Amino acid sequence: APVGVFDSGLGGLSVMKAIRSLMPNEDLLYFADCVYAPYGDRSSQYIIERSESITRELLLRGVKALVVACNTATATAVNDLRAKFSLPIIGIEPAVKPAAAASKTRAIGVLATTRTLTSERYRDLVKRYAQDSIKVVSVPCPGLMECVEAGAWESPHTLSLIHKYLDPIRKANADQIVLGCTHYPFLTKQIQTLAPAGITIIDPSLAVAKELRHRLSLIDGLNETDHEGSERFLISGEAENHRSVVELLWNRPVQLES
Ligand code: DGN
Repeated sequence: APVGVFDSGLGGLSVMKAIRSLMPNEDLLYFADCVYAPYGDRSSQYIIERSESITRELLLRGVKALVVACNTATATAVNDLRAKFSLPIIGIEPAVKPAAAASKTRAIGVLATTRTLTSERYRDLVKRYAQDSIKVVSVPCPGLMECVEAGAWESPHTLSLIHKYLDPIRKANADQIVLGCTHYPFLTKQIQTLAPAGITIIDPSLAVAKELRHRLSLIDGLNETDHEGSERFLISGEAENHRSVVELLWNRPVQLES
């Protein structure tokens, strides 16, 4: 049985790459909710409904576990999904904990969508570190996910957005940047170039992949044969419109289904 992975768009492919690198034998089924993306500025109710209907769709296709490869959907919907469905569900959230632990300047930056940063789940997370007198600079980044999906990683517009969003992080003298949206790892090089020298960029995808492996082992669900894992890509709307970007992000030719 495959592992289901979903995002409101194609950013979750950064998480799927980490899963693939850790688990070469698993079949992976990616669902990109491109028609309804971005989730970043949608209402909670809307994101919950989309997440539930995608989970149902993936269950019909026999998935044994689900990875919510979207910080926005995790922050908003993962509790509802866990209450409604009984398969293992792994979410992703801004890696504030490892960033705080590694920070020498006691200041960290978090780049994410507005919806993630205003969620109760995120605010609770940040409160815990405020008590340890760690300054968490949360920067909503509207428009950045669209830059990734347009494949325009080096465009002047993309670079100027990144420059602008790094500004408060620079001012706070943060020494860690948390990528709190699964689209942003595709811009790691650009962020690194525009950020102050020596800053550390934290991408939680590998931690998510490890958690998935752990959860699969608990249900005896790991594929330990020498089967070479396959990938399928389901895209809401007209799949072919997204081919070039999926291939850019996944780095090889892909089979798409609408
Ligand atoms: N990739 C999604 C996330 O990690 O939050 C955000 C995409 C979006 O809907 N803006």
